[in-house]
Amino acid sequence: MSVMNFGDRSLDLSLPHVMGILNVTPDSFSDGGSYTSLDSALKQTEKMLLEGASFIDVGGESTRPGAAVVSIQEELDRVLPVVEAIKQRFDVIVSVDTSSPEVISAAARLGVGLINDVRALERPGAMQAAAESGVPVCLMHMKGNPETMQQSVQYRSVVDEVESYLLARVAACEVAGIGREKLMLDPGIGFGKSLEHNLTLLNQTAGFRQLGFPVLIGVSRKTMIGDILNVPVSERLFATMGANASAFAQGARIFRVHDVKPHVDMLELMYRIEKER
Ligand code: 7PJ
Repeated sequence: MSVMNFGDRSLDLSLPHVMGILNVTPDSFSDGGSYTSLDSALKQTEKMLLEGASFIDVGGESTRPGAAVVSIQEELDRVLPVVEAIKQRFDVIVSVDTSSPEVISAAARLGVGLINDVRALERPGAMQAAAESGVPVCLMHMKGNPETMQQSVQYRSVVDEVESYLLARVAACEVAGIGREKLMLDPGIGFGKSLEHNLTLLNQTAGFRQLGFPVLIGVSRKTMIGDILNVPVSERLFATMGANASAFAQGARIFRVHDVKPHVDMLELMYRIEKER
């Protein structure tokens, strides 16, 4: 059993876990603006919980390619009321998808169980805020920034670069006082990567897992699927599940998705079959 603590909850990470996406951005690409009001955010949270999500990932900054930059105040205003309302009503691990030290500190005070940072605590002050909060962190790899990251991406070896970047961030976390037991890693599918880079990273998930940290994968409805199948965001569920099934078979255990129920069912079967080995 490999247990990881997330504040007042702990999870057995030998089992698969689903992280349900709750966007509170007006411009999020796949469910843009649907959950901006508190009431619909809570309804969506309850639905994802009943469907078996272990985490609810609340994000107030759209990081899709080309997205507009959000002010700190705007992000605080979007995220904190939702986090607070979820914590009051539901017994679930709330994760907050943020890079801002102000949001990290305030969300920690509200009892979030995970900081999910697509910038791996690189923003000035973020590392210190996370260390002081004591909250576990998901470190994700991104090349460039959301405004420019898809313009032209080149790697000598994408796998080596992603792995050494994340290990360097792990080392920086340890120096700041965030122990290894508080970290999970994510290769950052779609963040400054071509289709080939994304496929290579997904193909090499088993090696990535060998770094010794829990692996989170976020591939739900992403552009790489559209690139392969030429289908709109609304028709990417089956392919998302294929990518996540492959990642599970290679040792990933946390899956950040829009569609909770299909993944909970798929992962339950994958797990039960794997356990028989
Ligand atoms: C990811 C994320 C991801 C983690 C987003 C989208 C873009 N956090 N936040 N991993 N993606 N950890 O959902 O398409 O892949 S926002």
